[in-house]
Amino acid sequence: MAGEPQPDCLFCKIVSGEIPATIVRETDTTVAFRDINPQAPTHVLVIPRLHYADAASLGAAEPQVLADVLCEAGNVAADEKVDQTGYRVVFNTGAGAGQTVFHAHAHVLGGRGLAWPPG
Ligand code: D5M
Repeated sequence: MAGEPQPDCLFCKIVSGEIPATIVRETDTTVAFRDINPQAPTHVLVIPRLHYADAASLGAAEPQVLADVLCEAGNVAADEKVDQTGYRVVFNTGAGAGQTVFHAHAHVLGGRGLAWPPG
């Protein structure tokens, strides 16, 4: 069924606790944890507990949960004190855009200058 945990999904395993992660925030609908390969001093991933492959499919099925993910991205930025200096929220969508884990996730990046356009 849509949204249910997938046995081969890395981020579903982080949600269930089967794989450890450095969790910084949790809500009923989301988990936020530090990226294992940080690209900035602050690099946190915010994921829905529900399994959807990307942000668009999450938003189509569960718009409130996508809103929760975005709200938590802002809360992470405030916790990390990058909200004053500026930060970026990114949903890589599709392999061509660099998505490697097909469980929707927002990258929250900050703590250094962030160039535009991104690579
Ligand atoms: O982003 C997927 C991100 O997931 C990438 O930046 C590495 C991160 N990652 C992969 N495995 C882990 C674990 N185990 N803990 C924390 N972070 C992890 P994408 O946009 O799909 O390329």
